[in-house]
Amino acid sequence: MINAKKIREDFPILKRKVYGKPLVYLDNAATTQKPVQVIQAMNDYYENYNSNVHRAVHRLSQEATTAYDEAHEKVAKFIAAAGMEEVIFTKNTTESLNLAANSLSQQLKKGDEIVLTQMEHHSNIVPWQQAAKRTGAKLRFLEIDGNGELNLQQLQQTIGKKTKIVAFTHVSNVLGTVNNAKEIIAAAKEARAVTVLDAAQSVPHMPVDVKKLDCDFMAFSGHKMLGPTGIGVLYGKQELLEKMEPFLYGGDMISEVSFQDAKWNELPWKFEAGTPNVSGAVGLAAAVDYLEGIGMENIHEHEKTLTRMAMEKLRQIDELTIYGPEAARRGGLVSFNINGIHPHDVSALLDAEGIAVRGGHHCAMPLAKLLGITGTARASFYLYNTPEEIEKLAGALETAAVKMKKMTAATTTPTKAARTA
Ligand code: C6P
Repeated sequence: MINAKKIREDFPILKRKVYGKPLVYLDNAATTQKPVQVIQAMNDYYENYNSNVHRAVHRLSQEATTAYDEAHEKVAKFIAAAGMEEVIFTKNTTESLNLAANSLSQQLKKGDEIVLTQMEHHSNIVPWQQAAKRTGAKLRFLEIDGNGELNLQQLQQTIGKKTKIVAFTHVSNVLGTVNNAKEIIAAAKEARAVTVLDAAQSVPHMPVDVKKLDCDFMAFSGHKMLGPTGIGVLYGKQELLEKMEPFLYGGDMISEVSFQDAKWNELPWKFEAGTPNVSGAVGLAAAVDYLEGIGMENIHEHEKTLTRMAMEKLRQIDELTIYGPEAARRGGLVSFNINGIHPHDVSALLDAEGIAVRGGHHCAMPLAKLLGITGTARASFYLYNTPEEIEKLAGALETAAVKMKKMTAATTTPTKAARTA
């Protein structure tokens, strides 16, 4: 069980007010807040051992190098990777997916197929579109059903001999759907396709074990899991990373250079060109420590409770439509619309109450188009959110829906003068 009230004491920003009202931060799928433990670890790095890594023998560089390498090891353990060789630090999920798409596409040829799903974030569509354009490969999409879940009946007919890559999201950032990653990965393995898991919305919220899933690659962002912005992870199986060509060249990714040629450094540095984000790595390591201290299973349970509660309360509002599956089959987020109000206006109405949610297409335009909407308002939860905050959200939405109903009635009911005319 999580004591969210106690956890909140570690997050300075959660004490602030917005328009004189306590901040209710429900935009955690976009980015999460940072505990003092992460902020202090990064301050400590800059105040005491700021230095470049893997380059100098002086004391500061040794300390920074140890911290940077240990951050890789910590992340490897967190996701159950075999070792730090399998953990590449990038800028974010987007860069991790671009790295995978760029390097993997070097083995693609005309007629090969890349299978994605209809619920992907732009970051897991566009890099593959570009790879397909470069190589002549074709994109195919696993479809979603009326509940916002993937239609896994289609696995056999979509993934076949021509499939070379299957890239899909673990948890949808719009619908909240938790996909059956094991089943999709197993189908891809049968077809000998490489699997790439977009775990931007799963690794921060639930235990994720790459060995149990047996995925080949997995991408996620530090800033969505209490860490700083500017640091992300690409996990890859060592034997596959060994065979892959780098994406960026120069700096730490090199072991030997002549005027005409170069040899690559060992893993994971082969994929980390230039001076890396050392403070980001230090912050991410502190975030992993923090999350492990609370327990990923506990965080998952807490979010499930909040999601169940939010869905029960929001369902009672007549004018409100919720997208995606039932609470038991989703992660800690709820997307919705109030009839007649643009999602940006819903967000603005909530903002006036100090409640931060996101409104829009959430960087999943093809999915919004498929659903026949411009976007949704989305409330997304984390370990520091409380049942009281869900009450506030539901209360504010109820007020907004009632106001809207009155406004619609006023514009559609004829005035007395009009009635007597
Ligand atoms: N989704 C959201 O509000 P970056 O921006 O690189 O850290 O993460 C990209 C990304 C990739 N996949 C999924 C499933 C995601 O949800 C995100 C980020 C944020 O939904 C910002 S658009």
